[in-house]
Formats: sequence, structure tokens, C-alpha cells
Amino acid sequence: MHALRIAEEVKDALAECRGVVALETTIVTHGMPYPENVATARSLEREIRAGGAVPATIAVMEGEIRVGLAEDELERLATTKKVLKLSRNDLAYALATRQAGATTVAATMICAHLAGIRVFATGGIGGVHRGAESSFDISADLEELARTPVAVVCAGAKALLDLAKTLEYLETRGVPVVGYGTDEFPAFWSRSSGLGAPLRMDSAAEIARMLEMKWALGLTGGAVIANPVGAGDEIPAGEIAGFIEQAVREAAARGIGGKAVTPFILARMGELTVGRSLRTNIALVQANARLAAAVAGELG
Ligand code: PSU
Ligand code: MN
Repeated sequence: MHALRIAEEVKDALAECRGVVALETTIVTHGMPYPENVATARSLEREIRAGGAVPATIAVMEGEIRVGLAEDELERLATTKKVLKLSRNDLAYALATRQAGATTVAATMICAHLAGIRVFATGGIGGVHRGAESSFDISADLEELARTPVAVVCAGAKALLDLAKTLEYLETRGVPVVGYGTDEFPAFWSRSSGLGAPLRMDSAAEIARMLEMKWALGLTGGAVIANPVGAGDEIPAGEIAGFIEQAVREAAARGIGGKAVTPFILARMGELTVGRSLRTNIALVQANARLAAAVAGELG
């Protein structure tokens, strides 16, 4: 396709049926401060390579979907002002108007699928926001998971969301949600949410078999592979709950809505926890990259 540019290394890996792991860029431009964001993005690529797979960091630049960003492209994206936060609704708009755009989970799934990539690692998916019954704010990530066949390895959904409603939505839309080595649905910064993981699997090979079976059956859509942050890196739920409540309250009080909500709350959490939430976010996404590489390697 005209607007899709796949890096040579990624193309070769796909042609040789080697593992490839997609990475998103909204976490870089809207999820973490500079320069930790660039350092983290590079560390994810290293983790994936160390796991025997090839990383494919995805963004929209100069009217193209780039699948596999060069080092200077990543740096440029991270330092460009006014990078769009792209989802399904505005992906074509960014391409047509040649604006720089970072891909969310939803947009990254679409681009990964166009390129033939089946596994993707991120921090935490979007979901049903607290108060969604009046705001109607439900991340497009959930619909994408229902429709596009890419497995998303994450530490659950971001804990600023209503996690119980997020799980209900995923169940309604037929998205498998797998706790990796856990019976509980992880809560991003915390290992524990108090909510059960709908499914549990304990190895990358088992996960790959489930994905192959799902897609062989013709079941559309992806899967959530929920990997709890390591015990040494987590912020226990009881310690972080108050900060989340404060950040969510401040977002509402300032009238922050739509696409701006999640970036505002993540940045505010970094301030309120004096950098601890950022360190945890970095650790969990690195662990997800490692697991994603293992799953990608097991897929036939
Ligand atoms: N994971 C992180 N940090 C992030 C995100 C995921 O650790 O910033 C991004 C993803 O791109 C996800 C988005 O799709 O947050 C969710 O945004 P929203 O709630 O507006 O749908
Ligand atoms: Mn939203």
C-alpha cells in the first residue's frame, strides 16, 4: 500500500517468519516526559532483540505509516511539537494532511495488522473511564481489540480507568483477556486490582497456541495479554489509589476531556508520586516487551 512504509529489517523478519513485535508511539509523545520517553522506547527495542525478535516501532510521519522507526525518526517524533495522538478515527486524516502522529494502541493495532505483525507490546491499554456513564468516554482501544487480529501485551488497563467496566466491555465484545501467570487482572502500576483475570496462562507457548487457535477459527479481533508488573517495581494498589483519585478529580475540575484526559493524568501521576509512577511505567513496559518477544517467537 502506498502510505505504508515497512523498514527493511522488519520486512525481512516477516518474510522469514521470525518474531516481530510492534511498539506504539503515543506512550512516547503523550505518555512519558522527554528524554525518558526516547530512552524507554530504545530500551524496548533492545529487550525485543534480546528476546530473539525484531521490534517495529510505529508512527505517522511525512504522509506515511512508518513501521520500524530509525533512531533519528524516533528522536524527531519525540521532539516535534504538536504531534497528533492518533486512533482509528484520525489515522487517514494525519496521512492526508501530512501531519506527524503518534499511534495509540488502536492505531498501532491497525498499522501492525496492515504490515502483517501479530504481536504488540505496550504499557496499559485504554478502557472505560471512571464516570463513563455520563461522559461516554470509552477508549477506542477496546473496539479495536474486538476487531483487529493483533495480540496486545500490556500490564492490564491503566488504573485511572474503571477496570471492572473495562473487563465487562471486553467480555461483551468477545476479547480474550489472559492473566499471564496470575489469576488477577493487573492494575498497571499495581499487581493487584481485586478483579479476576477472565483467563490464565503461564507460558508464552500456551498463549501463542491460543492465538493461533482463535485466528484459525476465524474469530476476529485481538487479545489482551495482561502481564503484572514485577513485585519489585510495583506501586501497591493501596499506596497509589489516593494519587489516582486526586489526578482524576483534577482532570475533571479543569474540564480536561477527550484525548487529553489520559496524558494529563499520567503526567500528574508522575508529579504526585515524584517520579515513582514513571519508573514503574518504564519497568512494566520493558517486561511486556520481553513477554511479547517470547510470544512472537512461538507463533508459527
Ligand atoms: N501505555 C502506557 N502509556 C500510554 C499509553 C499506553 O504506558 O500513554 C497510551 C496508549 O497509546 C493508549 C492510550 O492507546 O494511552 C489510551 O488513550 P485513551 O485513554 O485516550 O484512549
Ligand atoms: Mn477517550
